Formats: sequence, C-alpha cells, structure tokens
Amino acid sequence: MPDEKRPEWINPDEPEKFSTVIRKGVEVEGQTTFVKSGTFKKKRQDDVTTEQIYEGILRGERTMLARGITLIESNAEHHFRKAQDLLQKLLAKSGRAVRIGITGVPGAGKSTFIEAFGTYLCNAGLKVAVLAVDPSSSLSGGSILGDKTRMEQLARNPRAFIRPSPSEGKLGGVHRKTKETMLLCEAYGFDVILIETVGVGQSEVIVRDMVDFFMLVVLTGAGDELQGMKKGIMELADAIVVNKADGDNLTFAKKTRSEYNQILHFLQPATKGWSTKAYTCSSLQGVGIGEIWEVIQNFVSITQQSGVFDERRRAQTKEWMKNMIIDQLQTGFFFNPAIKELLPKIENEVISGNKTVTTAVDELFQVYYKTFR
Ligand SMILES: Nc1nc2c(ncn2[C@@H]2O[C@H](COP(=O)(O)OP(=O)(O)O)[C@@H](O)[C@H]2O)c(=O)[nH]1
Ligand SMILES: [Mg+2]
Repeated sequence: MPDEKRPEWINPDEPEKFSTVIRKGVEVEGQTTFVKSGTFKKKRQDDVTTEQIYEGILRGERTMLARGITLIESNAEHHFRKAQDLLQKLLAKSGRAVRIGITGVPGAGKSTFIEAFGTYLCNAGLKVAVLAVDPSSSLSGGSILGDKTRMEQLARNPRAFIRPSPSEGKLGGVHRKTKETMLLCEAYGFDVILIETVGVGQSEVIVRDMVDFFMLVVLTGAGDELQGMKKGIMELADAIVVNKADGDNLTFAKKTRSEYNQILHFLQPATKGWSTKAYTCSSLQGVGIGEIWEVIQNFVSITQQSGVFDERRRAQTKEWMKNMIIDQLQTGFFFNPAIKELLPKIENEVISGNKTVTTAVDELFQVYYKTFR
C-alpha cells in the first residue's frame, strides 16, 4: 500500500521486530469530532482577569501575588497595560510598609543579614517581602539564585516572600519593575519590604530612591576600604552595619565601628533630623539584629513626627515620574522609525566634520516632531 510506511526510528537491520506502520489518515465527510476544540487549551496568564488577581491579592493569595508580579515583570505590551490597570486598582492599598534598602560590596553579608533580620521580624509577627535589584542579573541570569540558598530558612517561612531580581526588558527596566512589585507587596499586606542591592554602579542610588531607610553593610578591618570608599555611598546611608562581628573578628569589628563613626561625624546626614551611626552585628550568630530593628523603628517614628518621612515619599514619587518621562522620551525618540533611519547618516556627517553636533541634533528633532503632525 503506497500510503503505508515504516517510521524512521525503526532499526533497518531488524525491521521485523516492529509491527508498526504509519498510515495516512482519511477524512470522512460529515464526521464530527468527539473533542470540542479548545478543551485541551493550556491555562495561561491571560486567562486570569485583572479583577481576579486584584481580589486574590486582597484576600492574601500567594499565587495571585506571584501572577501580579509576573504581569509587572513581563515585557509584553499587552501585559504592561494589564499590570498598570492592576496597580491603579491597588494603589490606594499600598504605602503602609516600612521600606528598607540594603547595600554593600559582594560578600559583605547582605543576604545572610536578610536571612537573620527577616526571620527575626517574622518571629515578631511581621510579614516580610524581600526583593532584589541586581545589575548583573540580566547578564548572569540572576545571582540571587545563590542568595536564595543563603536565605533558606526565610524562604520556607510562611510569613516571608522572596522575589529574585527581574531581568531587564525594553519597557522601563529593573527600576520600574522593582518599585511596582514593592507596591503590589504592600497591597498584599507585607509590613516590611527589604530590597537587597549590590553596591556597584548606579543601583544603590536607584534603591535609595525607593526606600525609607537605607543601610550599608560593611566588613571589618576596612581601614583601606574606608580610605577608598566613595564618600558618596556613606552619605546615602541611614545606618552603617559592620557585619561579621563574631569570633576573632569581634574586637576588630568594634574598632571599625568607631572608625566609621568618626568619619560619619563629618558627613552630611542622609536624612534630615537623623544622625547616621555605625553598628556591629553578626548575621551568622544573630547578634545585634534586634538592635538594628530598634534603630529603624526609632527612625520611622522620628521622621514621621517631623514630616520628613512623608516628604521623602512625595519627593520619591515625583522623581519616579520624572524618570519615567525621561525613559519614555528616550525610547520614543530612538525607536522612532524616521529617527532610526536618519540617525546613522547624520552621525556620519558629524563624524566626518561636515556638520556640527548642534545642527545635527536640531535636524533630528525637526524630523522627530514632524512625525507627530
Ligand atoms: N563569620 C561570619 N560570616 C558571615 C556573616 N555574615 C555573612 N557571612 C559569610 O560571608 C559570606 C558572604 O555572605 P553573603 O550573605 O552571601 O554576602 P552578600 O554578597 O553581601 O549577600 C558567606 O560565606 C557568609 O556565610 C557573619 O555575621 N559572620
Ligand atoms: Mg547577596
């Protein structure tokens, strides 16, 4: 029969061992199918409405929180709209958590601190969300994976929630995604949000702009580090925590703390009406963790009374909006088809010395504005 054939995975040397043949299917006119189309369709993100996610988050359902965050992190245009719709609904419910940023060089012990501190807060009856801003994650595929093993205990705690750093996408990027995820977590009912970031490049400035309290985790014996450390980072911090104050390191840690305190004395404080101080702790042994929570609570009460707390949040919202406008302008400009076509030509003219930069930019904008008319 010409419409019959052996499948290609049959061993040609021993074809008799297989009785299978492939036969062409036939269509019978008027025959109806037994399975209604769509029955086996995979349930996707899109099958859940924003309303369902909204209600789920307010009811405290973890799966719905995760779905909401997935929406926010998605780079698809239609998810972007849905995510904004969700945020709009939840906005009034957000804002009640204490937002804490934690920075420091790799290996300082940020993740270990969060494990100890987060567990301490959970034991005190609070609910804790841990987010991360990791500038290297879009390249390395997420170094927080290694961190999650450092936060094993916290990751298993039903009062805690750990979300790795989102990878960078076209629409807005890590900054927006982390900020919006934070708002979602607040609406869900977390009391404390901890944001870990590696102290490299711009990420600590970005995180400072998202949080109420900003903490720098440092190592002992940092005499040299102190010299080399950018004064700028210290001026962003509301507390400097000398970690690993245990074992042989303890005396050294205390010495380091007073060295930092001396320097802090001459620096501009990060928050009006608050003096930044250095503390010691051992994240591994859980020593000094409670004291840091007391410091933060004290900070919140002082700044709330003076109005600095709300003032900062308002300023952060304004700054966030400004950044998003800049973001959109940039994307809108560079992805504009007319600009994309024209830019390389004009660049060449500038490079070859046939056009001044100012004239070139002016020409580009003329073309850009014309595309709106
Ligand atoms: N002795 C001691 N080691 C610590 C302490 N905190 C963290 N470590 C160790 O320092 C290393 C780096 O910690 P990790 O939390 O991953 O640092 P991160 O890169 O800042 O997040 C790990 O091997 C930890 O076990 C501490 O309080 N005492
Ligand atoms: Mg870490």
